[in-house]
Order: sequence, then structure tokens, then C-alpha cells
Amino acid sequence: MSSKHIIVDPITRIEGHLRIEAVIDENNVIKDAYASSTMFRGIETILKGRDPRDAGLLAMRICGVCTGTHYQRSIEGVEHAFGVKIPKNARLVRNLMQGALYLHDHTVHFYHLHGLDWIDITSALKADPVKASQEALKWTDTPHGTGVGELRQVQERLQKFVKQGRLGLFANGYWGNKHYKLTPEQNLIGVAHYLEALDMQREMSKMMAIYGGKMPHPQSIVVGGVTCVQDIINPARNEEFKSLLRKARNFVKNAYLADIAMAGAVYSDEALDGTGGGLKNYMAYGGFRLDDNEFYKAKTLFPSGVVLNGDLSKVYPFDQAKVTEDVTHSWYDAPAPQHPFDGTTNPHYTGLAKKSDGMAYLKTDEKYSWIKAPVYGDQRVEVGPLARMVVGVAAKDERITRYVMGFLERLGGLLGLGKAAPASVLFSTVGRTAARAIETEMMADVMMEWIDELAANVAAGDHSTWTEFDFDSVSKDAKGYGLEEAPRGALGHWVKIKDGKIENYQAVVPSTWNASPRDGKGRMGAYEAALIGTKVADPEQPLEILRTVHSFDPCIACAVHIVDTKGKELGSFKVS
Ligand code: NFE
Ligand code: MG
Repeated sequence: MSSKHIIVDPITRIEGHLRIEAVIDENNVIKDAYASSTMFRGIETILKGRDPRDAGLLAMRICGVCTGTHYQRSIEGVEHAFGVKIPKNARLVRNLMQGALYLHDHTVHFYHLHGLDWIDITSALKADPVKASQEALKWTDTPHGTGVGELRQVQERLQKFVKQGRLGLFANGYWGNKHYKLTPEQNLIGVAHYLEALDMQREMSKMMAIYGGKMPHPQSIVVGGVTCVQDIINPARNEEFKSLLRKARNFVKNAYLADIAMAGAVYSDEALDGTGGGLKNYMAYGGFRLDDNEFYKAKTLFPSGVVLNGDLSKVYPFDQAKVTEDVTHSWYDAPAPQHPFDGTTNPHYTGLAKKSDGMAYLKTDEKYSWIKAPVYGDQRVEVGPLARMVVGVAAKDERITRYVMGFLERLGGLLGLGKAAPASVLFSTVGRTAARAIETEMMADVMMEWIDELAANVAAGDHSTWTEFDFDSVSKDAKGYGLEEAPRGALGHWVKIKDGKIENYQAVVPSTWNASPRDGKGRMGAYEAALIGTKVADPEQPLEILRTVHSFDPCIACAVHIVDTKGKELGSFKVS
């Protein structure tokens, strides 16, 4: 049987350096796939020996994309270790900041990182703006920025690029690939929203900056609470946040979600046949505390849990003790899979192998990635928005079920099924992308409740923002973890403190779970598994690989937490 290798390196429109090697058969169907991070960092190592109160400031530098999320997790790990309970205002503000991150990150992801895997930019030139404006009304009653004049302007802007012979920010796409299915009018709507989203993400950033002082890398969270006191007790600041939230929410509902319904309906065959489904094991650490109960006893917006083999009738409780990292196929040395409290980061790079064709290939039987392979119990799992929605539905969470069912009913209607689309459509690349939009809408709605709750709490006279924490009076030996749901999925920081200093520190991050290589038992990571069985229309333009990998929203800086100081060659795209 003949087989060909498709190497995509680097994958673009992601954060960091990721290489995918896929093997396709004579029908261009992917039979095997390997995901490799080609960059190394080392922040967990830097944290050793530090004062635990400083951990957040260092750990935040793991990533500026899911900005502030490592900062919060790190501080919560230390709070957990010392049993520090934060005031209600601090909890709400942390949720609002993290919620603003979701709005920002998911919007940027869909339009600027992933959208062009579905939207054919140049096809939009052929659209009739009048028809496109009517088309937009099919997907929402109150479309965003799709008046005839507005669409005509977008088309003119695009035309200018093309006439100059350079596509600028749209250069190097696989335009015209036959796996693009939207009509020119639908593509024009997508392009219009792509441009709008550039403005919108600025407004979403401002939301984070109101309570965070700046964005990226907010500065207002400390062990015990938050420092943005004036922004909390001043009703004008809360109102400013709310007014930005209203704007963001409108965009999410009338552009993002509408476009997802449109793309979901047009690409529904790829959802119905489960393209890109992959592992079908889903895990959430759970997150966004809804009350002030003790650590990990609070009710959370996203329940924690594990769903196996896409079986929504059962949800297994999540237990952090069952998390380990395996480095059999990762460029590290460790004697056995390790729980993060005892995890090590000892790099051992063994390189790629040059073959007779002169190309370098991953040594897939040995070590081939800077990402470790996390394992839950004895399972490889996927994390992220889809995992949160799946676990939420399986756990019968009322709110999540309502949003997910609302979307499936709408999709069923659009497809003329006469009933809701089956939940199994979620177990696909399209489903993963839809789940992210569904949770963005839910987040925008629930943030409206939180901002009102915050304003009401302050108005009732509670101005508390920080729980005094006297480091001198606590035991100097402690350990704790900060577990949450970052935009890309389950994120945990584990900290062990000895004699008042950090003795060990490990982060197990969403993209570590999803982008990981094989584990010691040869079982694939989530990206790898999701690529298997996908047909590539044109191996010279591996659009389908981008689609599935992008649907996870890779962030390799997060996944590895290390910097390439050697300037290693990242290779080039090659089909052989
Ligand atoms: Ni660098 Fe991150 C998120 C975290 S990814 S983007 O979301 O944590 O794994
Ligand atoms: Mg780690």
C-alpha cells in the first residue's frame, strides 16, 4: 500500500511552534498522525526556590494569549496551600476577568485563527452584496455589520488588496480549495465579521483592563484577593465594564454565533459523519466558582468530570490525584509517569532523523515532542470548550444543557431534521468549533449576572477585596493546586512549598493535554487522534489538517512553558 507523508511545519495562525506529520493512504485518508512541539521553555524550573507569594507574577509569563489565567491559577494554588479564602468581591472580579478573557480569546480564535479554514476569502469578491445582506438575515434577526453599504465597502477593501497583487493579512491561504463550501455571499459575511472582530477584540481587552490594570498580563490579583479596589467600589467603573460587555455580547450573538450556525449548517455533513472526533474522552477540571464555599466545594459554572467514549449517560468524578505526565515520547527524562506534585522537567533532546530524501522526520518510535503526555487514570483525554459542554450535559447541568440543546435544536431546524440534531454531531471538528461559540454566548450572558451581583454587593456595603494573609504565621510547609477552566481547557498548577520557598512547581495545561504526543502505551494525544480518518482533498493544500488542529486552538507556549534559545530551524512545509 502506498503512503505519503504530509508535514506541516510550522502550523500558522496558532501561538507557538507546532509540527504535524501525517501519513495518508492512496485515497488521501490520514492513517497516522504525529504532533510535535518544536520549542522548549522552562518556567516551572524558574519557579523553584521562590517566595510562593511571587509565583503568580512569574507563572503568568507562561502565556500572553490566555493572559491572566496562569496568574490566577498560580495564586489560587498558593491560596489552596495556605487555606486562604478570598472575599466575594474578589471571586466575582476574578470570574469577570477570566470571562472577559473567554470572550476575547474565543472571538479572536474563531475569526482570526480558525475562520479562514471555513471561509474562502477570495470567493467573497464574487458575492452580490444585496443578496449577502439578505443572507445574513437567515442566521439572526439582528445581523451585525451586514448592511448592503457595509458589505460593499468590505468588498472594495478586499478588491484593493487583490488588485495590488498582495493579499496582505489574507496571503497564503488555500483559497479556492474544493473543501470550501460557503457561497460567495456567506464568505462575504465572514470577511466582514473578520474585520469587525479586529475592533471588537479591542473592546473585549478593555474589559479585562478595567479590573486588571492592563491587558495582556493583568496585575491586580494577589494571594488573598484583588487590588483593584477603586474599580470595584466605584459604580461608574462597573457600569463601564457592563457597557463594554453589552457590546461584546451583541457581537457574540449576532455575528459569532450566527456565523457558527451558518457554517455548521453548510458543513453539517462533516459533523454528522464525525470528522475530527478523535479520542471522544472528555475531561474538565471544572471552574468559575458561583459561591463562596471552600476550595473545590463551591458550585461551579463548568462542572468537573470525565466522560468516556462519547457516552453522555455517565460522568465520572474528576480526581486530581489521577493526573500524571508521561514522557516516553517527549524530550525529557523521567523514570515513570509522575503526578505533578512530584513532577520533574529534565530536558533530553534527541532530535529528528534525516532520511534518504534529505528531509528531517520525527523519530516517532522514540521521543518526538517538547510536550509531555498527560494521562488521566488510564485514559488519554481531550479538554477544552467541547469537553466542558459534553461534561456539562452528561452531568445534567441545567444551564449548559439549555445552551447546548438550544444550538442542537436550531441546527436540527436548519437541516430540516424535524428535531434537534443528535448530540453526537458535537464529537467532530465542526462540533468542537461550535462548542466554543456556544460557551462564549453562555459566558457573555452569565457575566451580565455577575456584574450585577458585584454592583449589588458593593451597593449593599461590602467593600472587602482582600483577606489579610500573614505569611509569618502560617506553616512554611504546604502544598496546593489551582485548578480551573482556561479558554482552551482544563488548567492546573500544582505547588509544593518547603521552608517558605517553592520546592516544586508543575503546570499541566490545556494544550499539554490536547497537543501531546503518544504516551508510554503508544496511545495518541487528542490532536493526533482527531486527524485519523480525515480525507485530505488536495495533499498540496492540507486544509483539513489545519481545520482539525485549529479547532483545538493550539497554544504551544502554554503547552511546553519554555523558550527556544538555540534558534533551531523550524523546517518548512513539504509534501513527499
Ligand atoms: Ni497560551 Fe492557555 C489557554 C492555558 S493553552 S493559551 O487557554 O493554560 O493550553
Ligand atoms: Mg508542565
